[in-house]
Amino acid sequence: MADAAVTAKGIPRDVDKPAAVDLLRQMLLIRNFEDKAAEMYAKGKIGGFLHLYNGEEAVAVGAISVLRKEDLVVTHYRDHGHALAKGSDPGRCMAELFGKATGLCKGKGGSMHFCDASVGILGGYAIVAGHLPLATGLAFAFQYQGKDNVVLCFFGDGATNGGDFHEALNLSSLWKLPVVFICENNLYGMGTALRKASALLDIHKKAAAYDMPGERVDGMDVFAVREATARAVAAARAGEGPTLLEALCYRFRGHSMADPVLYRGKEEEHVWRARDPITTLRARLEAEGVLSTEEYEALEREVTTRIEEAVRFAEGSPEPAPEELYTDVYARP
Ligand SMILES: Cc1ncc(C[n+]2csc(CCOP(=O)(O)OP(=O)(O)O)c2C)c(N)n1
Repeated sequence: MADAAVTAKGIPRDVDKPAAVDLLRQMLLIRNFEDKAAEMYAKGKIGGFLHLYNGEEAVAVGAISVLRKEDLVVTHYRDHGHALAKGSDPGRCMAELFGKATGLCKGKGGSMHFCDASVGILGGYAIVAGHLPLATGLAFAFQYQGKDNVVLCFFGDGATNGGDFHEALNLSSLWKLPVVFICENNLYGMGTALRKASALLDIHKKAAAYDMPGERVDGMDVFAVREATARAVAAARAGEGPTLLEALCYRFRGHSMADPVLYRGKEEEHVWRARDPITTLRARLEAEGVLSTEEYEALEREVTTRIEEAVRFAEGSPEPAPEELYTDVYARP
């Protein structure tokens, strides 16, 4: 982040105090949601796969904080954080994990397929890199309709070796589409280290092949992500085309709940945990006098209560009716 954009207190000039605290609130909400989901999975209340977002909260929250309501987000299967940051209701998110009729997708999508058109989350997708062409198509629709809205597309480092990644970047650059590609580089694709899967480790440099700007940003710093995304979004709105952002981050848990994490060392985890995006933002706000310890504790209580309510809502909700099996399978054109 350029020094000129930072106040003496270390909080960017365009972020006022309530907005800074709100970024922390959202990150705490996501962390709490994920921890509670892990607990519910262990109790057998959630079935199927569960990919958690712990450690990566600054990416979703920082990037989505610069969007308008009408802008769209398309993401991969690690999607709870993006949905919550875009404004999905935690209760409906939890109900989706529980497979209940009140869930975002009436309980039919589960963890990997959150979709909430009411807030502009047009899907979590399970096929690695498969959603990048969808984001490109949605950006084309905005351009075709003459709207100045943008699409943010999130994916992992593993996706950047898939053919869909290259096709989407090529076409969106050629047609100057309003899409921002955000790679959450957490150094691993499932259990495979990036260095074993990608010839180029500097993922943002893959943008050069398609003549688009590419930038690496500290994905553990919510302000850094926010600032870089704001620039990319402004360029996209102005008709200048796409950007590839690479947010360097780390997932604190395994790839999914089924992963015993045997492929990486504890020392590496300790180094990244010391950079926890929530504790570092809290420390930063406290040091700047923006947040007191009491205020932080109140924030934690508020978020915990909200997640407890979300679980109560999910538990108390009905199962989908058997006849629902055939609804929403096909859409009318
Ligand atoms: C086309 C395709 N190939 C393989 C898989 C199996 N798979 C699921 S997740 C994953 C790893 C992807 O890693 P990355 O894109 O870095 O995302 P992360 O899980 O690190 O967030 C793989 C290989 C898949 N879902 N789709």
